[in-house]
Amino acid sequence: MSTKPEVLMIGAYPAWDMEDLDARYVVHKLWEATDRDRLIEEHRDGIRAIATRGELGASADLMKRLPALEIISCYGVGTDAIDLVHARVNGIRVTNTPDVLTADVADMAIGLLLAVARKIPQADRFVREGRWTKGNMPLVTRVTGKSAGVVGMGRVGAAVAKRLAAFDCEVAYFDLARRADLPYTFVPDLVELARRAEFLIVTLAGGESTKGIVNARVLDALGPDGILVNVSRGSTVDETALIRALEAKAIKGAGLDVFWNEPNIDERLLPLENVVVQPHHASGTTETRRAMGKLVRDNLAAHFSGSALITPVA
Ligand code: 8YV
Repeated sequence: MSTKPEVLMIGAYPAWDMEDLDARYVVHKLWEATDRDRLIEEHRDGIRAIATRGELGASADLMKRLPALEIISCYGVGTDAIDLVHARVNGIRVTNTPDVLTADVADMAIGLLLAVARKIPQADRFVREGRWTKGNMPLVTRVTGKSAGVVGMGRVGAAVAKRLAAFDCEVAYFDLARRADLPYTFVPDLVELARRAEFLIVTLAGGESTKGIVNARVLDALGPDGILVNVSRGSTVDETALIRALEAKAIKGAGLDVFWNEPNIDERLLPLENVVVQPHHASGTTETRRAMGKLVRDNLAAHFSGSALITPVA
C-alpha cells in the first residue's frame, strides 16, 4: 500500500504541477471521473488534502464527506467558493496564492480598460476586415487623466490604483475603511464613487458581503460616459442590471474577466459591441501560474512535513 498522502483535485493544473503532484501524492482527479460521487465515496477515508482552484472552491458538503481531510490548498487568491467557516470549525487548514498574481490581475484591469475605451478589439477587426482602406476608424475615448474609481482597495486594488496614477488618472476608491497608507481619495459610498468616476474598476473579494454590490444604482451613477471593468468575481456585479445598462447604452462599456456563470456566460453579452470579454484569465500568464502552482505545492508539502504553512488563509 502506498504511504503517499491522498489528495483530491477538483480541477486540473498545468502539466508542470500535475507531474510534481502525481510524484508526491496519490492524486484523485475529480474532473476526470465519470462518476464523481463514487470516486469520493471510494476514497473518503484516505483523502487528507483537497487541491482546488479559486473559481471551483470546496463546499461544506464536500468537506463533510471527507472525514480525514486536513487541508485545502487553493490555486487562486479568492477563497469565496470555499466554505471557510466550515473549514475553521472543523480544523481544516486552508491556503491560497496571494501576492504572486497581483500584478497580472492589475495589468489585465488596465488592459481591459484600454481595450474598451480605445476600442482595441474593434480597431483590430477594422484593419483585418479591410475597412481602413475605405476610411478612418471612428474616434474613441481617452484614458489618461480621467477620474477613476477602484472598488475594493486590497492588494489588487492598490496595484490597479498605482497603474491608474501612472496614467495621470485621479484615483478614488470604495472599501469598508480608509487605507491611511495610500494617497488616493476614500469614498465610503459606492454610488457616490460611481458618480465621480468615469472608470469603475472592481477588484473586491467575492462572497456574500459583496454579492451584487455593483447594482443598477451604481451603474446609473456611472452613467453614459462611464466604463466598468471587473477582474474580481462575477458575483460582485448584478449581471442582469449590467446587461440592461449595456444594451441601453446607459454606460459606455464594460471590460469583463469574470461572470455569473463561467464558462457558459450569458449569451446576451456576446453581440454587444461595447463589451470586451476575457475567459477569467487575469492571472493566466505562464509566469504567474508557475508561481501559483508552486505555492499550492509548497503549502501542501509544508503541511505534510509539519512545517509552517506559507500562505495560510486567516
Ligand atoms: C484564477 C482566481 O483564475 O485568484 C483567483 O481567485 O480566480 C484566479 O487567479 C483561478 O483560481 C485559476 O483557476
